[in-house]
Parts: sequence; structure tokens; C-alpha cells
Amino acid sequence: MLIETLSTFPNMYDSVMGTSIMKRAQDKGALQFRAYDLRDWTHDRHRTTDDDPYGGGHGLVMKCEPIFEAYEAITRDAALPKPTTVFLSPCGRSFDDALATELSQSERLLFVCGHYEGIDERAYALADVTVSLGDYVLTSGELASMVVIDAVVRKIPGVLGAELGAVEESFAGGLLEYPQYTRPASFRGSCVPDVLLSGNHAAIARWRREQSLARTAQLRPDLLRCADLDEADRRFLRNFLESAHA
Ligand code: 6GU
Repeated sequence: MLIETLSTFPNMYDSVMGTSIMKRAQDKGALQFRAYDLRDWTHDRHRTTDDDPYGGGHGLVMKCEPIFEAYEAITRDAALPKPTTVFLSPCGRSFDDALATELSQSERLLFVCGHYEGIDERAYALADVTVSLGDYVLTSGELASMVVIDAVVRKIPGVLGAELGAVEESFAGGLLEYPQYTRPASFRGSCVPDVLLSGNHAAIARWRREQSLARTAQLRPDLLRCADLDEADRRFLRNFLESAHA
């Protein structure tokens, strides 16, 4: 996959994209990453990318001309597929596992990131999708894009390998993850649940499933509506909710 970003602080990507799994994905050839500097498509001495809002008000608005010029230059190479172009904004579609999966199926993603302020509405004509991380405001679209990039890249086949474990299966099934433990079995008087030390794999699988169900019912009951549940799951949840209300 080719991932490109267009923003005014391209060096913000250095540490995240140069470390750990994101770095290894590039070393393996599963990912190519390029961060473009929007200022390279300005024409004035100050390399201006923003300006006062029409109609007045506080703050500045990112100009549309450098964004269009950059987009045209970045997408000019006919040998490459046209990118899926992702804008980052609190006004976008809420980011979730389903959207991460959709984006991970594109051969080429281009993230367009604003800073502090909004982007001239006309630039959104270039967007295939606008993504929001949630109902709060970040100063940097770069930071938001890195969250999306991380969630997408870990889904590229071969990037996680053996680490692709319970977390992924858990969310794909629409439930929260069960609790995990590693050595020591007893720490400051707090013990690992006996079932995990039992060697009984069927009992462990059942315990984990029930922990996921119970946690989801307690912390994120909204997820249960879309979760992939069988008859045993529903029976467990009925009993769990009855004893919780007793
Ligand atoms: Cl995608 N961008 C910014 N700047 N703030 C956000 C966001 C995105 N999602 C939530 N807050």
C-alpha cells in the first residue's frame, strides 16, 4: 500500500512512521510512506497556506489553491492508481473498525490534513471520505491522520503476523476484549484467574467469551446491538443482566 499525507508539518510523521510496526511495515515492503509539505505548492515569499475567513470571525482558513495544486501534482503519475483521498475533520464520518477495514483495501491513500483552523470548503471536492476521530477538537490533522494510518496499516496482510491476536478478533466480532494476564501468577496478592492456569482450552475459551460479553454489557452496551452473538452468548447475557439487576 502507498500512503501519502499532505500537510504543513510533514515532520510530525517522523517518529510515528519511523518506529516499531509502522517502520517494520515499510522495511518489509508492505507499505510505502511519503509526507508532502503543502508549502511546496505556494508561490509567495511567506509560503502562505491560510488566510482570513470570508464573513469575518476568529482564526484562519486553509486556502484551497495550494491543496488543489498539490493534489494535481501528487496524482499526476499515470503509472500509479488514483488515491482514496481522506480529509480529517471533526465534521467527518466517525472512525471505527469498519472504516479502517474499508481503507485498508485501497492500494493508495492520500490524507489531507488541516491545522488549527478549517479548510476552505471548496477543497472538500477532492475528498472521497472525511473522517473524524470523535466529538472533540484536535489542533492537528496530522495527529488525527496518524491514528487512522496506524489502524489501517495493522490490517494490511503480513504487517502484524503472529501479533494479530485476540484484539483484532475481538473487535471484528463487535465485542470488547477479555482481560489478559502474563507472569507472575500472583502479584502483590492479586492472582491470575485459576481457569487460565488450568490447561483446559475449552474452559479458557468459554471464560474469555463470557468476560468479553460481560465487559461489553457493562461498559459498551451499545455494541451488543451489532455484535455477532450465538444462542449460548444470548443465554449468558440474559443470566448476567438478571443477576446484575437482582
Ligand atoms: Cl479528524 N481532526 C481534528 N483536527 N480534530 C478532530 C478530529 C480530526 N477528529 C476529532 N477531532
